[in-house]
Amino acid sequence: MTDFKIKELGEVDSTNKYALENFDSLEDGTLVTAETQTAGKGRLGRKWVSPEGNVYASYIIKGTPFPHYCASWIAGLAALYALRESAPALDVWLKWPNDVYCGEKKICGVLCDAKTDSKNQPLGIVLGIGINLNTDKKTLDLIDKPATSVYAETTCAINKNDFVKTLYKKLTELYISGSHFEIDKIYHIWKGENIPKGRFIEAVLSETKTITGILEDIGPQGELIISSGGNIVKLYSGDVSVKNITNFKR
Ligand code: BT5
Repeated sequence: MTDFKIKELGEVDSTNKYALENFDSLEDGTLVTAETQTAGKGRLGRKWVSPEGNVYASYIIKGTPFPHYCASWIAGLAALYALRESAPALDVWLKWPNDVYCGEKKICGVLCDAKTDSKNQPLGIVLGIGINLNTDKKTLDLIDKPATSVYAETTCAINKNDFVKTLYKKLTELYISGSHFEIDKIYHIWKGENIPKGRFIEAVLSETKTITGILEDIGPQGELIISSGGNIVKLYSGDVSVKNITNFKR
């Protein structure tokens, strides 16, 4: 029987913020969840829209069982597997660097925050995961980029508590596997679920800098390797869009 280390909160500002602030008292492998967030965080100061009925979760990893950049592979794959198990009809896939998409719309975002001590030494990682389960189309339309939920795709409400348990199991399996020298295996699986090689992509590097090119590969640190105008460019962070996003042959 699984021993679920899940700490359920009501309304919080952000589960990642809560997990970072209470890191010392939370056990390794705990999943902190909330009903709603008043200040859900995305990357680069962006906001995560967090109405009731969805998953807002932060998973605690203590120490440094693997490099920091591997944490988002575990979070993304766990969310992907939980969605596949709970709603098998959905066409879900990973979109570099840290999203889960359903067709052409975002259904889940991942934000990994490092926990450090006063000397900036790593103490662990908080894996933040937001998954749209039951948000209706009207609310999704208010988000500034294409977004969807399980409910919007299937018209079936999904039981959040059951889903959170599934997510917890997937996270724990991947965490254990990653801590036991299987991070290379996880990398290959994560890469296989991601944007396939040969796709034409546009990468936004900053407000003023964009590059376009062909995806040659995704490297061992999760970096995109793009051929662009005769050069090879490696991209470690950023936002990408993909042409002909559907019909990925896996
Ligand atoms: C992310 O950032 O996608 C990371 C989101 C992580 C959220 C979780 S919830 C639990 C934990 N606690 C937190 O405070 N955060 C984590 P990014 O790649 O920067 O994408 C943010 C962008 O996604 C926004 O600027 C919007 O365009 C879009 N967006 C916002 N809310 C959304 C939603 N609910 N569904 C789909 N897209 C959304």
